[in-house]
Amino acid sequence: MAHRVDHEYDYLFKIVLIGDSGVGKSNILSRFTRNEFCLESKSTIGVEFATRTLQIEGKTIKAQIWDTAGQERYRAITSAYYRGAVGALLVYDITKRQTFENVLRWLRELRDHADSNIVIMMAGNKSDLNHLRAVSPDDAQVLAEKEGLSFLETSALEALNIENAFHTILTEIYHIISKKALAAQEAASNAPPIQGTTINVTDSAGQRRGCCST
Ligand SMILES: Nc1nc2c(ncn2[C@@H]2O[C@H](COP(=O)(O)OP(=O)(O)O)[C@@H](O)[C@H]2O)c(=O)[nH]1
Ligand SMILES: [Mg+2]
Repeated sequence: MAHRVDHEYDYLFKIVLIGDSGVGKSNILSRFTRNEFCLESKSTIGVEFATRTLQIEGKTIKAQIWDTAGQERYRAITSAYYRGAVGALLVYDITKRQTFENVLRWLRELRDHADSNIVIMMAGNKSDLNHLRAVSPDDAQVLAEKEGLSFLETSALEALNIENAFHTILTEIYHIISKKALAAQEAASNAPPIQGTTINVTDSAGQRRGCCST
């Protein structure tokens, strides 16, 4: 396979997919990155991550989205999975109450393993199965507000709100990162000039790597 160094983006953001097994994480990922959906569950077959590059407020953002490859069934997600993640899509299944109850467990897991500033979006997936609904949007909204999360109902099957969910997370991350960069710039311009000091405003989230600005 051709090996190409990819510097054609302004920012690289790692986003993790979490939530119980069977809620549709892998299909959300394939819908977003390849516009594909699979009705048969092949939950043990999974990619480590998939990427998609998109434009947010005039910047080229490369989203690197990590999938669990089924480890969540054994509660065996390693801390490496969360390392460097700046966003998380926490998915439950609107037809399975237990997967919604477990959102709190996933939030604890995020608090234990991920960066405290991680942007979290809760997604109630399978909204196409409204006749089987076991979680009301109101219940979910209450939880989201209490926990400070964004919330959307999605359908990987019908490609409903998948774009919106990722777009919302990525925009929020971009706003946080650009505010931080601005604050660092201001601090640098207010500080007395000290010769030979390098002020590094690069964020750990993977701001433009190894490429000069154009
Ligand atoms: N009706 C419906 N089924 C879905 C949707 N998303 C995923 N599924 C199905 O739910 C099952 C589990 O999906 P999968 O992506 O493997 O879930 P994961 O274990 O969280 O990765 C599969 O049979 C999918 O076809 C959806 O939005 N609507
Ligand atoms: Mg999966």
